Amino acid sequence: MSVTATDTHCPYCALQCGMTLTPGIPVVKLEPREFPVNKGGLCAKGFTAADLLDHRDRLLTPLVRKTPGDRTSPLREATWDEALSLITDAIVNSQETYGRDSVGAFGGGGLTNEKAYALGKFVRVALRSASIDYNGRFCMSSAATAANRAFGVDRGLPFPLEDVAEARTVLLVGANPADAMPPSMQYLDTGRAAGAKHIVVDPRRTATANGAHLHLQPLPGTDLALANGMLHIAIREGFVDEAYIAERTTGFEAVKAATNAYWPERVERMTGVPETKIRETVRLLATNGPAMILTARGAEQHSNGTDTAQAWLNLALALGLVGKPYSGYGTITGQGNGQGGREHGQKADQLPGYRKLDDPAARAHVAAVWGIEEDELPKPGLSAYEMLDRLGTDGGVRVLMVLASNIAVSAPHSNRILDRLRALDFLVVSDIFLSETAELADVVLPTAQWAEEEGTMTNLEGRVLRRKRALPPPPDVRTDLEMLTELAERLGRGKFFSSDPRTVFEELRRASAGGIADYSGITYERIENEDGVFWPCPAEDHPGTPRLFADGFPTPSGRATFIKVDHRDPAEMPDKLFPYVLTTGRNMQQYQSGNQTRRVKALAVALPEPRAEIHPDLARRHGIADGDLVELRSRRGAAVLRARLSDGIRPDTVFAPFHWPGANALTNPALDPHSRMPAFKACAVAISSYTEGTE
Ligand SMILES: Nc1nc2c(c(=O)[nH]1)N[C@H]1C(S)=C(S)[C@@H](COP(=O)(O)OP(=O)(O)OC[C@H]3O[C@@H](n4cnc5c(=O)[nH]c(N)nc54)[C@H](O)[C@@H]3O)O[C@H]1N2
Ligand SMILES: Nc1nc2c(c(=O)[nH]1)N[C@H]1C(S)=C(S)[C@@H](COP(=O)(O)OP(=O)(O)OC[C@H]3O[C@@H](n4cnc5c(=O)[nH]c(N)nc54)[C@H](O)[C@@H]3O)O[C@H]1N2
Ligand code: SF4
Ligand SMILES: [Mo]
Repeated sequence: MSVTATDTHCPYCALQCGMTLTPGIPVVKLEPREFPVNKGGLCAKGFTAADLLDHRDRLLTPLVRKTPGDRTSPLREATWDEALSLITDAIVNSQETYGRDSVGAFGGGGLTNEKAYALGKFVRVALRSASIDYNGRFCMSSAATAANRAFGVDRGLPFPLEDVAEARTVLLVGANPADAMPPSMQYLDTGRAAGAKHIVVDPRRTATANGAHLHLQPLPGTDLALANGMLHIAIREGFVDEAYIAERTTGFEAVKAATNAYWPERVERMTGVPETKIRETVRLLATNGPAMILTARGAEQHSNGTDTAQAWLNLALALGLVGKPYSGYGTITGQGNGQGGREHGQKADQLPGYRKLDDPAARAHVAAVWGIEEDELPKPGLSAYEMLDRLGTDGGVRVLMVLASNIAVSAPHSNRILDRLRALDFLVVSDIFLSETAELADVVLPTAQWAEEEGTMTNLEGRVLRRKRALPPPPDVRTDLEMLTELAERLGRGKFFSSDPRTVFEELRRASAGGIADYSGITYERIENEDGVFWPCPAEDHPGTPRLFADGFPTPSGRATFIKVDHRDPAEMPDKLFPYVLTTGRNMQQYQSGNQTRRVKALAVALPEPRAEIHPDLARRHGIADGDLVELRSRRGAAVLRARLSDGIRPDTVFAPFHWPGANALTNPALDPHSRMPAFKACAVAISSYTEGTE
């Protein structure tokens, strides 16, 4: 085995920390690397990522059912030829009987740009189906929708992370980077050391909130009222930037009128946040600049998540923050390629370059790059939960391919999702390990891991970077690009596909040219030489765009748009039967559905099981002590977790991580009307102490 050190990036979150891998015997050595984002830092997940390369649970051959068609029969090893033949037959049969859209795919924001692009193209060109969406719908889609409405573009952070260190005031709404992206805290810490004021809005006193100047602790799902309340105060106190509003925006008058109803006492009643803290936050944002407002999933994963993100964005615009140095609004994207994954066409309504599938000009452009007729392109399909909710039904998807998502654990209302997955005629899952979703599949395909293939990722800043291959995959393991190309071949559409990442990237560059997310000037060499290139980058001699909006917004008028938004209660409110609010999210040591990190020994030791965070007052009322098992029940299901008592959480709220099966048995799939985001962050639950062996 070669012993060359390879500079690459972490397999997990959107920070995409730089690391160096040196293959060796018996183990691959993983070291942090000086990269502009992490500057030598890594979190516990990144440090231990190489443990999974030769993990004993690794899928090393395709698996099929012993009795074909019977998913209760055990999985057995199979050749690629056998597995791909089964898949091809299932696709062809289903499309002949039920139509093209009966075969679909579910993708992930962990896929490289090349793979996300190839998957979107595979569904439209090889399957000619409308049925594709991905897990990013469950992630930052609300903030993305809000940013598109206001700015005409959705790039999570419109500035490099290093700008955060220069801001004098930072408002973090529903974001817990101390746990979700630990190396990013160096920028917040630098700011804090220089006297910057940080305000954290979170129903829990998180590690991020601990070091902040102020912690606002709203009832989950009330952020919109809080943001409108802040704008109300900003208007009354004369803090809004009239000149900026006049020059650079439209629509302020309607928003201004709508905020009349959000007087401070009312907002305090709605949110539970004291008026004094609301006023102090507004004063800091308006007078202690430069200031920025950053949202993450706590604000966004609600049935009104888009309007909530919009409300924070309205506030940033009214204070004149957007497009000025070290200030503005941004959303903290989550998955490794959460940003690139939403730009290249694995979304139901989207074509590469962040183009719209229902836009005739976009269709014509992409069809020409792909070498097909425009009318061969399908129409937009259903969003993630809507597609999953109809699996196996008349008119729904009957043959599903899942790449890079563990929906059996991570989708909302998981009991329903499990039912629907079981109702499929045929399920194919490509993964590294036998996930809870793969356990239900007819065919499981083993795929290469991050360090075993080439590709590009776009991090939370919009910086396109290279994940380089440090070692080859195990002998019978293929990359997703190889798998998709081979399947396309068997479907008679092979000539449209390539399994070579560089070739795919070159095509992606052409397909994205002229689009909002324009990668046409980005090359593998530039990425390497420049420590990543920020899109849009429309030409090879274009420097890329680290900072957006300095001169204007990519809207037809060149101005940003205010949008009037009103508070709505969460789709499900506490009542007599289910008296508390459940919110869900992350722990530092585990990643997402846990299919990777639950297998890393050091992480499993650090955090072996899920803990429900409960306030001591609430625990006492139900006779629960720290470490006891508790049962949480919602209208949709139940979960048993061990209690962690904490006076840092509101007494009316329970927090549960979703890194294990359980939390999503409870969550509410009520969808945001604009982004189709489910209400992961607020549903109604009952709680009781649980004794093992009882029902
Ligand atoms: N360790 C770890 N890191 C990760 C991940 C992981 O799984 N594990 N996943 C990555 C991904 S994909 C993502 S999307 C990011 C997510 O990163 P974050 O959004 O920072 O993480 P979450 O824990 O989902 O939610 C953040 C906070 O929102 C709070 N919250 C809950 N409800 C509300 C509410 O109604 N209003 C407000 N204001 N706050 C609320 C929660 O208490 C929580 O502390 O993390 C990325 N990094
Ligand atoms: N209750 C609740 N639920 C949530 C959330 C929440 O806050 N609360 N957050 C939501 C959010 S923000 C997100 S992003 C989702 C994430 O949830 P999932 O979409 O389930 O994310 P992962 O667990 O990362 O699943 C990725 C899977 O792909 C595999 N994999 C990794 N790399 C590759 C690859 O290159 N190819 C293939 N084929 N497979 C690969 C991994 O082993 C893993 O099984 O969960 C959502 N669900
Ligand atoms: S912060 Fe994210 S990218 Fe960095 S090491 Fe941890 S998981 Fe990996
Ligand atoms: Mo996410």
